[in-house]
Amino acid sequence: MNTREEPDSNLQAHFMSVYRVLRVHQTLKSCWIHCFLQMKEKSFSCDRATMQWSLFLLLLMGQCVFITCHLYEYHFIKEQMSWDEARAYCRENYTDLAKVFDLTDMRRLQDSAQNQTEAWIGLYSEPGRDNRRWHWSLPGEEYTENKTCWKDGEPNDYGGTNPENCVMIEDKWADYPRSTGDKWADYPCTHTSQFICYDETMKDNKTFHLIMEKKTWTQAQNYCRQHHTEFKKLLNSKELWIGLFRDSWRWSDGSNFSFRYWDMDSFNDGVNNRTCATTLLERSGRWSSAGCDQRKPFFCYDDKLILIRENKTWEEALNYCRQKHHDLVSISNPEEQRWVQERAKNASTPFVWLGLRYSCTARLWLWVTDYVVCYERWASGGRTEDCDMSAAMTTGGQHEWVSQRKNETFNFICVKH
Ligand SMILES: [Ca+2]
Repeated sequence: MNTREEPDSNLQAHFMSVYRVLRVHQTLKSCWIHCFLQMKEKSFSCDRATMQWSLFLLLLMGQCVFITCHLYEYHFIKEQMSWDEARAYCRENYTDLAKVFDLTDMRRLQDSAQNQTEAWIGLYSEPGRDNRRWHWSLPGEEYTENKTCWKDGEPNDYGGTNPENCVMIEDKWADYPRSTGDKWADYPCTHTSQFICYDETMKDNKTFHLIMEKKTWTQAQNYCRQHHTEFKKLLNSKELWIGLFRDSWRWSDGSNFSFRYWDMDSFNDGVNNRTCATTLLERSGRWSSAGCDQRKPFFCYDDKLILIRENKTWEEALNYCRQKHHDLVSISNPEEQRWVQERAKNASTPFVWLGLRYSCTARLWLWVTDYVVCYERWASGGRTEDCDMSAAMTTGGQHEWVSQRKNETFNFICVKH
């Protein structure tokens, strides 16, 4: 094996000292993926010296850990403004009005609030049936149109005044022998039905759960977010909600995030020009809508990622990020992967460099933050372990990682200070 000098030669001694521990753990592949140590994020600072020392200690303790440096931050602004004024303020001082990817984000947003009030977020509606878009309820799962999934004649929005914005599958045996298979049909979301939950943690490979209780689509969504349930096969069920819905709401920065957290007691979509979204902090942060001219406090977000649309080799990209910003981006969990892939979509090259390289010395993939890889998202067959390899994310498709020769030139993503 080629043992040429690593760029971070000062780290060699450090890694050689924990080398034996690393090799033991390399054999425990599942450990590297699943062993996030649950610890308070605020108990560690994110400077390199602290992180190196923490890594060293935790490896000796047999733990694989990341100390999270958030890739975005929320800021609560107490001053009361209309939604448009608030957006202008956020764009001037931060990145944009706050967007929310999932429940974890929602908790962070609430934690950044300074009082229990109603505040603007970056979600607004462009009313009109033609402006609706389909979304999967599961954060990060993108909907792509495939006519063959729909039952013949669906989606037909048959409800007249009551739009059909939620989707069921109809069991293949329900109208036997005129079977249409497990195909989709749109229904009014107020209809009640049994439903299927998807368990993203995939414990025991029980990924899909059939829930026999009948609920409206929104009640079903709440249930799935709160419960872990047992897996049952799809038998004798005539119709089932799935996590597909459409609405005319969108995020002010153009993101396609599908997360919705409506307070169904107060939210009534499309009523009285209430086309801007608020979070009701006194009601667990649930969302409602209000007239955009009302004056309210608001949340901005500050993106710590910046996509550099210049083509550079991996080393050049690393130097650029360290000189002009903070570092080349690292990814330690699925949330960060999704945040980075949102940025990668706007690249002008088929790949963007990540801060991940293969170290010949340690015979490991190492992040530029000196971490080993705990969370990984390699494309099948996309990883070649060789001395001149670094990792890049594909900017289309599933945004998986592939190894690329370091002298290739791609766009890249830096983390700001
Ligand atoms: Ca229909």
